[in-house]
Amino acid sequence: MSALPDHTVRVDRGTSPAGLDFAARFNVAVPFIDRHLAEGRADKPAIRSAAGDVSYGALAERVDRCGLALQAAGLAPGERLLMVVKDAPEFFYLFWGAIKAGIVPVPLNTLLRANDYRYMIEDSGCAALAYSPEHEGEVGAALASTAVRIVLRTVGPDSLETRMAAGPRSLAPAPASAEDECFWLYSSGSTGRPKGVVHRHRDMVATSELYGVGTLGLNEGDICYSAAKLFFAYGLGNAMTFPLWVGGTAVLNEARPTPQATFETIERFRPTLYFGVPTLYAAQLQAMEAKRPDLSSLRLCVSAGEALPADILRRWREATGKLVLDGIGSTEALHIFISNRPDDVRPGASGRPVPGYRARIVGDSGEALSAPGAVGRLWVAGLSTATHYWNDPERSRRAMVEGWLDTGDTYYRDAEGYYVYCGRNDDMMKVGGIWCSPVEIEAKLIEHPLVLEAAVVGRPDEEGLVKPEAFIVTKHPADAGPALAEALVHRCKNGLAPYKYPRWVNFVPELPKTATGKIQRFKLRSPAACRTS
Ligand code: 3UK
Repeated sequence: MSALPDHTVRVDRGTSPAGLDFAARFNVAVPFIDRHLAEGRADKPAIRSAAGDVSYGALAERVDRCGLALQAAGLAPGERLLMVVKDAPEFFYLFWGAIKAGIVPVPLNTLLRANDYRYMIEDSGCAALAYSPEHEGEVGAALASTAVRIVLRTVGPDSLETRMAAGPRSLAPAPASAEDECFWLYSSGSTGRPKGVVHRHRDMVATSELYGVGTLGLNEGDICYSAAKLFFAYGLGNAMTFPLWVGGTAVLNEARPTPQATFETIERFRPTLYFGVPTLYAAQLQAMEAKRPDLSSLRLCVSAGEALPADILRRWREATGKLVLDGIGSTEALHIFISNRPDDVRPGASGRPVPGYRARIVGDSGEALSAPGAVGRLWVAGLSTATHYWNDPERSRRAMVEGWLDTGDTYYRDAEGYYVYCGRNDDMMKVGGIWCSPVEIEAKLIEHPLVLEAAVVGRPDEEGLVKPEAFIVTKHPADAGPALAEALVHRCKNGLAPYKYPRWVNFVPELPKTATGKIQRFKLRSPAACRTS
C-alpha cells in the first residue's frame, strides 16, 4: 500500500463499518478545514447565522489567523486553551486555529458559574482562556481569584478579532499523528467534580464518518442545526464536525434554544438535519399547539442527551411528519454509539450499536451478560473513545479498560438486539440533556441557615422528563413551609447553573441513610425508573 499524503485520511465506504486509514503525519485541522479549498468549496457557506455567512475560504483564512494570533499571544504547542465561547463563528476559529497550531482547545459549558470556571482553570493548568464578552461576569469573577497567563476576549477592543485582523495569515499545520492528544471536553462526575476528557486527532473523523455518514447519511447538501450548543460534545459534532466533514453547512444561533428561537432558525435557514434534546422536543410540541412552524426543510431529526420517551417520538411524528432518531452518546465516546436508524426505529429504545462500535452489558462481577433482557452496566468500544481522564489515573483505570469504556449507564438488550436504557448507575441526573449532580445542588441547599440536611433526586415530570426534586430536613420543624421552599429555589437559581434548581421541594423529618451515614437517594426516588415503551 502506498503511503498516504500528509494530513489525509483514506475512507473506504465500500465496507461496513467504513474503513479509516490515517496518514502517519495527521493534523485533523487539515481535512476538516483546508481540504475544502482543494475540493473547490472556497465560496460555499461553511457557517450561516444571523450575523451573516462565512465561506469555506474565509473560514480557512480565519482559522489560520486565529492560530497565529494564539501563538503570538504566547501559547506553545501542547498548552491548553479554555474556551467560554458562545455559538458563533469565532468558536470555530478558536477551536480549529488552536488544533492547527498544536494547542489543545477545551470548550467549556457557557452556563456555568465562577466557581466552576475557577475549578477548571486550576484542574486543567491552562495557559490561556478565551471568552465571549457575554460571559465576562462569571469568567471575570473566576479570573479574579486564580491566575491565567493569557486572557483573550473574542471581540471588542484589543480582542482576538483585532489581533487576527492585524496579524499574518498563513499557518503551517503543527506536526501530529492520528493518535496524538488533540482537544479536551469536561464531563461531570458522580461526585459532581468535572473531569477533563482527552480526545485524539482521529476521534472527530471517527464520529463524523461512523455515526454522521454511516447512520445519518450526511452529505454535502446537508445543512445542520443543533439546539444543543457547541460546548457539548453532542452539539460539537452536530453543528461543527459533521457539516465540516462532508463540506455541508452549519447553522448557528447564539440565543437560548427556546421553541420560538429554534422554529425561527429552522424557518429562516431551512436546515436538513435538526438536533435536539428530549426536554426541548416536549416544549416544542407544546408551542406547536399555538402556531405551526414550517419544518418542511428537515429530512431527519435527532435526539440525545437523555432517553427520548416513546410518547414524544410518537407525538412529534404525528405533528410534523418527521422522524426523531434517538441515540446514546457521551463526552467520553465523543458522539452517538448506539442509535436508531432512519429505516430501523424502535420507540422507547436507544437502538443498536452504530457499525464501528461494539457494546456489551456487564454484570456486577464483570461478566458479559448475553441473555436478552439481562440488566447490567453498558460498556462501549470504538475508534472515538477518549484515551484517559486528565489528572485522574485512578478513574481512567476504572472506566477505560483495553479500549473499552464504562458508560456508567444501566441497560438491557432485548431479544431483537435493541438496547434499552434503565438509568444511571450512580445518582447523577440529566436535566434538559445536561448533567446535574445531586451533590452539588444539595451543597447549595445546605448553605441556607435554616436547613439541616438535603437530598436531591431526579423525578420525571408530566412529560416523563427528569428534573431535580429536593428533600429537606430543617433545623426547626416550624421553619418548614412555602416561604422557605421559595427561598431555597431562589438560592439555587442564583448560585447554580440555571437549569439546576429543584422543581419540587419536600420537607421531611429525616433522610434515609445507610449504617455508614450515606444518604440513600434511591429510596427517595419515585418508582418508574426503568422506562417502557
Ligand atoms: C446519557 C442518554 C439515554 C447517558 C452526548 C450525544 O449526552 C451526551 O454526553 P454526556 O457526557 O452524557 C452521557 C450520558 O448521558 N444519555 C445520553 N444520550 C442518551 N441516556 N438515552 C440517550 N439517548 O447516561 C450517557 O452515559 O453529557 C450525547 C452525543 C454526544 C454526547 N456527549
